[in-house]
Amino acid sequence: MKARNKMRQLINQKGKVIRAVGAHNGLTARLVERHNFDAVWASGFEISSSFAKPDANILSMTEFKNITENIIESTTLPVIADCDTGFGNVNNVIETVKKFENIGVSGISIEDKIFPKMNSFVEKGQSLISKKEFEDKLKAAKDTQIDPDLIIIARIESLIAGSGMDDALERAFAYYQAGADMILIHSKIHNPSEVLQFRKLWNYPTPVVIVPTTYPMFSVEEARNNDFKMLIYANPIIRSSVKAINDTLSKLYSSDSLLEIDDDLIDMSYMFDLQKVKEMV
Ligand code: SPV
Ligand code: MG
Repeated sequence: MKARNKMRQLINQKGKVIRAVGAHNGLTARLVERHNFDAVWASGFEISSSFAKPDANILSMTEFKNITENIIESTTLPVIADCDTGFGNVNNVIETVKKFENIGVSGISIEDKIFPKMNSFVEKGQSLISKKEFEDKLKAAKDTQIDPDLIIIARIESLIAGSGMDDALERAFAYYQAGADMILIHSKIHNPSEVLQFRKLWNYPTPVVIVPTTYPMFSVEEARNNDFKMLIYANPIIRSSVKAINDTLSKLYSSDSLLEIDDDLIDMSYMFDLQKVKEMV
């Protein structure tokens, strides 16, 4: 089954909570699939971090697209592209949807912050564009897509920018009317109360996505019971990698030989398997 059909099927499956994990290249996307998750989130934060850059539109749309292409060719899972604000205004959104649909993404997420954006957990730089301007971006995205199975996720940053719950709900309604396939409500507080409140007040059919980075205690069971459709585990891969790399490098530096870190390393045979060396002629 095509990844895009799979994504639609997962969304339509009653009681299913889709678990997506952030990846930043083909290798990490392949690992997400090996561990049986439902989808890959081509994370702006992970990809930017892997280039040692801030998650603030420092990398270009083309750089994100090229990485996302490598992610897609490395997994059969549906890939959701984190397209930030759509890399500019409505014209950039149109170009973004054309290009990312063409490389085979199953979903495109765009958020209602100003371009250039700043990662949601950084205090500064959290300004929103107007509701009307973002509605126009969503309408343009929906008009541009060719495959009806491609999903457009409207990400609301009202709670991140301090604009409040009423603003979040008003925007959600406007984005639903503009044709968004899913609503992502983002929150940066250290418990799930905001997203739970939003979910209770959201009475329209558009399914809701959350990113529980700052409220990691939020379980799949709670997501199911509260009718959230998708959990995005946005950055555990890059953060666990950095931790492992730091541990390895500091141990190696104070060691006399590679032997002292040997047990910490994955076997070369595992790496060859990940690279699919066996499939070579
Ligand atoms: C990302 O992974 O790039 C995200 C999630 O958009 S967050 O870092 O929470 O903004
Ligand atoms: Mg992002």
